[in-house]
Parts: sequence; structure tokens; C-alpha cells
Amino acid sequence: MKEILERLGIKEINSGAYCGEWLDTKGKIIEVFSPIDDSLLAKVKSASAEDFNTIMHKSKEAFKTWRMIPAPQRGEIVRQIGLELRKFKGDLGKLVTIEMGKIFTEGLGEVQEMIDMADFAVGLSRQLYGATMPSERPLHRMYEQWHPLGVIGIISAFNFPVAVWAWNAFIAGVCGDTMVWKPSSFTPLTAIAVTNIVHKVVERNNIPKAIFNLVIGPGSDIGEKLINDKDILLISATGSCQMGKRVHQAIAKRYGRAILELGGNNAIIVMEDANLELALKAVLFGAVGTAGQRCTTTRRVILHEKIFNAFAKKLKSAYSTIPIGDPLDKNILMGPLVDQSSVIEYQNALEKIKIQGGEIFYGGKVLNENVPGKLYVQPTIVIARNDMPIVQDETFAPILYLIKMKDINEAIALHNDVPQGLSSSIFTNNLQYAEQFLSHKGSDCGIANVNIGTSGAEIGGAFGGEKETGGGREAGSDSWKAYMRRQTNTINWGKEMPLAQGVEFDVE
Ligand code: UN1
Repeated sequence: MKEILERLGIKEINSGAYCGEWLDTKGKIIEVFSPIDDSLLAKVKSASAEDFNTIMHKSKEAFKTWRMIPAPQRGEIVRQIGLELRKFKGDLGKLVTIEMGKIFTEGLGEVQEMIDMADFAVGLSRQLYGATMPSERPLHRMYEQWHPLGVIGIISAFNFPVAVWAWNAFIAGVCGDTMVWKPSSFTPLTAIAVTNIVHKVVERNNIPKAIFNLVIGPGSDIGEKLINDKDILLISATGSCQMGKRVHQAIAKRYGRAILELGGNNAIIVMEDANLELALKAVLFGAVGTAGQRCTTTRRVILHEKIFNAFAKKLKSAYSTIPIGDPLDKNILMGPLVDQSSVIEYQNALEKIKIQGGEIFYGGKVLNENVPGKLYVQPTIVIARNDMPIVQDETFAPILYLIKMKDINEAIALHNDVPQGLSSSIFTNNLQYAEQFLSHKGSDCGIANVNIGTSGAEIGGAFGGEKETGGGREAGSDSWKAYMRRQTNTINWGKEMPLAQGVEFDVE
């Protein structure tokens, strides 16, 4: 453990501000504890207002040079970061597990997601295409080009402490932006480790140093500065719907741009003809994986009445065999929640479930035996109705609601009847059901799958969702466009001055 921290450059007390160099920060000390056993991992001296200003200043200066470096050369820097990440995959994956509690295979998967993102961004650095469109005027050429935007802000959550940064940072990097990253206060060490890896690459290349910057501090202080700074032209924020609303309002006030990736209330519909074994596997990973702390976690299973009892029974018996404990142990499938407030949220949700008429079908207890710490809970199955207020909310814990339906129309109606719209899926072998689910009158989510679960999306697609999920898209496809400034250019290479739409304005 000590060696891992050392290899990743984590000291006993770490600076919480980086802009090409680590600043001698002046803010409050954050103590970082492992949710596994409550042990103290290290301390971070958070950034002060002055440190934040230094970062902003350097970041804006760096942008002036970085934007003029050809995109494929910017891609080369991201390629080198990807190579370094490959070297540190084991250590960084382990630190993810130690700092936020997901099981080690998921910690490794998260670093792999960063590596995949780096590869994607390197290719993208040669494909920032703009379109050419026919001008309606003779001897005119019209086209669009994409310019770097400026300094962008990245606010990431504890549950994907490094991958979500990579989604944003590698795309923004090849797009020619510089950036300021504010990680969750639960997971500053992985952010410092990643920044140390980036630093190696920045140091050995002849590029401005303050491209991939980091600022650590409380949301109420540093977070507020970030979202209100008019020089940050885009904020990409991941977190709860409440946080997103605050961020969005602050950004709207100053005409900034936002990519919001907020809460989900993801459901799997299981039709009467579905392969139940397949559906069971997907529900288990979706609901129990990462201890229910993904934005893509499966929170509702909408079951056809004909298979409701059979599926619920199978699920219950699978839940009873899930090994819970130290997430570094490879036999364990579910680790702890991230902190005490999450455990309290889990307990409060269970109280509300009872009051609102839900039936706790399995689980519902905080574990205090045979686990190494205080943050372990039982994954929980609840038989519920979709319109219960608690079901409409995202509780960031492993609580799964089973909801009964009688046909595909009711299934889709229930599915869409929540405020959030991130990820969704249907299990069926019936082509008509599947296509209806994917059609304009089907799932209203940003992600809709057939015969695979709601979580664990690949980076190649655009990631994000609708309604209170915030509408942003990150990672693959053409998500990069939000990180750039589109410019439409029309060039007259003739000797006349014709006007568009046939307007005549000739002075005699
Ligand atoms: C998140 O929980 O914020 O699709 C992101 C998934 C992961 C990303 C989740 N690739 O579950």
C-alpha cells in the first residue's frame, strides 16, 4: 500500500493545486480516509482563492500557445499520457479501489477506460472535421471550422474519480483547450496521482506546462469560484441533479456553456419472452456493481407479470450469495459505500420505502460483522410501485425496485415516468418489443440497450442523458464539438457583391 502511494507520487501531505508545477497551497487540510477500513491514507492541503487565481492565470496563458499547436501534435501528447497510464494501470486501479471502494477489477476497468479514451482522442486529433456547404452566391465558398474554445472546467464525482476526467481532458486536450479539474473531495489522491502521471509527459515535451491543471478544495468554496469564473467558457460537471442545477444556473448567468452528467434512475424492462438468465446477470452487475454508486446503476426492474415471481425469486437467491467485503479481495463482488453520509442516505431511503408502502424483499441492513469497516450494507431488493416518491429519486446506494407491468406499452410508460433520463434497457427476443423500445415513442433516455444492462457503457458512444440528467454528452461519437468553437466562414472570391436571399441594395 505504502509502495503504491509512493510510486504514484502521493506524499503524507500533498499540494491541492497544480498548474504545470505543484503550488505551495494555503487552504485547509483535507484528510483522506479509505472507505474500506477507515484508515487515513494521506492529507491534502486544499487550494486557496489565491492558488485558484494563479491556476487560472497560468491556464489562460498556456491556452495562447496550446491552441496554435497543430491538433495531431496535441494528440501526440495525449498518446504519451495513454502510454504512461498503461504503465501505472495496476497501481492506479488499486488506488481507485482504496480511495473510493469499488472492487479491484472495476478499479482496473476504470483505468482501462482512461486508456481507451486516450486512444480515441489520439485518432480524433486528426478528425476534427468541419463541413463545407454550397454557397447560394456565385464565386463564394462557405465552410465551417472548429477552433479551440479556451479554459474549461471539469468537475468530477467520487464514483468514477479518474475515468470521467479522461473523457473530458483527453478530448479537450486534442481540441486545444486548457483545463482546470476539480475532483470530488472524497477522491483527491487519485486526481493527484493522475496529475503526476500527466506531469511526466508535460515535462519532457516542449509545450506549455499549464494545460492539465488541478484544483482541490470544497465545492462551496473552490467549486463556486470555478463555476462563476467568466474566463471558464465551458464547465463539464458530473454529480447529483441538485449540484447540476446550481452549476447550470451559475453558468447560465454568465452565458457560459455546460455539459451536465447528473443523476440517473435507470431501468431494465424484462419482457415475458426474455432470456431470464441473461437478464439476471445484467441486473446483478447493474444493481450491485460499484455498490450501486454508478450514475448508470440499475435502480428499477420493470417485470412482466407472467415472470415477476420467478424472476424475483431467482434474483433474491442470487443476492443472498453476493460476497461483500474488502474490495481488494478478488472473491468479493461488493465493497463499501463511500462514506457515512451514504450509509445514512441508504437507511433513510429504507425508512421512506416502508412508509410509502414498499416491501423489502431482500436485504436492508447495514453490516457490522465479517466486514473490515463501517460502510458496508446489504444490497437490497424492494417490491415497489413506480409512482412512490422514493422510487422517483436517485438514492446513490444498492437499492433495487421491482415493478410489475402487463405489456410493452405499460412497461415503456412506467419506464419513462421518472424525472431522470440516463440509461435504459430491455430484455426480449421479440423484435417488435425491442424496436418499439428504441423508437421515437420508446425509451426517453440518452442510452437505450437491448439484451445488455444499463451500466458499463463503452467510450465510443456519446455518454449522457436527458431530462434532469442534464442533457450533456461526453466521451465518444461527436461529443468533442462541445469543447470547441464553431465558426462559419464565407469567402467571396469574385468581383461582385451579391447578397444572400436575393436582397438588392445597390447604391446608384
Ligand atoms: C458514472 O457513473 O458517472 O457506463 C459514469 C458506465 C461507465 C461510466 C459511468 N462507463 O457505467
